[in-house]
Amino acid sequence: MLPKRRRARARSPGAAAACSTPSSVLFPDVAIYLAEPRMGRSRRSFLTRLALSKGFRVLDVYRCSAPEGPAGAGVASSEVTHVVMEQTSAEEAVCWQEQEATLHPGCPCPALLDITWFTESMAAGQPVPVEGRHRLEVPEPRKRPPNPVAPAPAPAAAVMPAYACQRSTPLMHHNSSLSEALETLAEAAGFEGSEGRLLSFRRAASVLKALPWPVTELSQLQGLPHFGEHSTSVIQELLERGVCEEVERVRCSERYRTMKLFTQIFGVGVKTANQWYQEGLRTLDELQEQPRRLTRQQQAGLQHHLDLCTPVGRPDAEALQQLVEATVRQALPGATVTLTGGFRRGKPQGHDVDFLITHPEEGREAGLLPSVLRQLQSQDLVLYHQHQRSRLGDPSRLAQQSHTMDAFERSLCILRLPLPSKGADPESQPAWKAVRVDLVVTPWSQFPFALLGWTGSQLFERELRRFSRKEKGLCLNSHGLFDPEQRTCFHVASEEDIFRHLGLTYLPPEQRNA
Ligand code: DCP
Ligand code: MG
Repeated sequence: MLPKRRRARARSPGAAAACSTPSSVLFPDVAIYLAEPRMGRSRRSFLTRLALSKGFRVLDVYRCSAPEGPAGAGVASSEVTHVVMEQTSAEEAVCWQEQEATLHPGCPCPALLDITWFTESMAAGQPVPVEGRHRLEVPEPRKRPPNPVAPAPAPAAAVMPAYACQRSTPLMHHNSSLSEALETLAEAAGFEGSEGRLLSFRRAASVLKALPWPVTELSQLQGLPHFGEHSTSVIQELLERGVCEEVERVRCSERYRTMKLFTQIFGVGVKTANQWYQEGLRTLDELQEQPRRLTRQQQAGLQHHLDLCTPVGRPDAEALQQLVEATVRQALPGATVTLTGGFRRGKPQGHDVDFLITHPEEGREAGLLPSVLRQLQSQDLVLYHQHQRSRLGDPSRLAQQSHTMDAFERSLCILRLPLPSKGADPESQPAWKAVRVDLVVTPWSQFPFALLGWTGSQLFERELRRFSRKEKGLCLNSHGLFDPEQRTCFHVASEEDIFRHLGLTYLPPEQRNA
């Protein structure tokens, strides 16, 4: 017999219908439950909205409705017909179902399905028949007996995929201090030109960001990809002592601090920073004293350094979007401006603001950027800009290029962002601030690739390209996806299409914070 409160709740029609219903239900016999463990809340709500838009019912809770008739006399029933899980092994799925079964005894168990059933159904616009390959099933002899007192399974290690593009990485995660330590070592390795070590530390840091639980014991790292001896020993020291001597030494070192200071200047990469360091330069003042050795871009970077090394907030990015959008639309009606980079991944701050500009009629975008810049200049909003002409040519040749920099027309700018006056004494506040803005123009047909390539994170992009090359034999960049064997390019209409061609589960931008 259920306790009184639960009985009342279970019997109320509202409880039985704890469900998101589309405006018109097209498939009344199907009720999906999206199980959250690996999915994450934002991914789950995205998938829910997608299913609703296609006429599917999605239940918000997975539990039985009350038995019919006198309490306990009837058969308990669950309305859920399809439980969908993502990045979950069959073992884990069965474990989850066993736990649910102890909470709701007597409930029939609906099919446990991998996300592939869901995505195929959404693509088909109707529920596709459930096939063996969709089912999360453990072969009989390996099935565990239900045992509610058994220790919880070792979390996630066994199911953490090796490539960052195969797993969700939210912005907020459970292991910030550990991942930041590894990222410091990655950055320091990058300053020494040690690309291999940079990648090793960055990949290990990224695995920590994807874990749905905090690491508190070293044994929890067992089986996780990309944890070599060095990264493991750093984590061990952090867990045991709270600090890692190597990380602290790096953070305090003159080399790291100077390289960080110099590479933060707009237009300065590791090579230049290193050259200056070797020449004995250590401060911005020392650089300013030798202006002849700086490029025009670096001079502008130094001139506005204080503003440029202050993070740009989301309100500033949105104000800039309005400004750029108005200018672009005036120059070419119908053109679109998309905020991309870190802000598209949900970051509240960034070091710059990245925009992609395109027009649905391919070819109309040509010549747009110079006229947008003229417009902005006439409003005295351009503090610096460097125009790079498009190097677009044969799309299949572009798609084969493996280096990171794309060939789109772009303008790397420092814009003057007017600030709203606040408080009683407007005199004491600056009227504007300098912000780094990238304006990139793409032809419409390449837009989904450009959007995917410019959304980042940088490691996510690297991993996506590596996955395409190593696992699929395909060449991916911001222009296209190319099959070198067939010598063909894939035509796509959206980022989702690209994930599908690569056989990857779609990850929304906010889960690409690898
Ligand atoms: N990008 C890339 N490889 C690079 C540089 C950039 O793939 N070497 C892609 C991924 C980035 C995006 O372009 O996320 C934008 O570049 P940013 O340097 O502006 O990176 P973010 O916008 O992610 O960071 P921030 O928030 O600091 O601006
Ligand atoms: Mg950016």
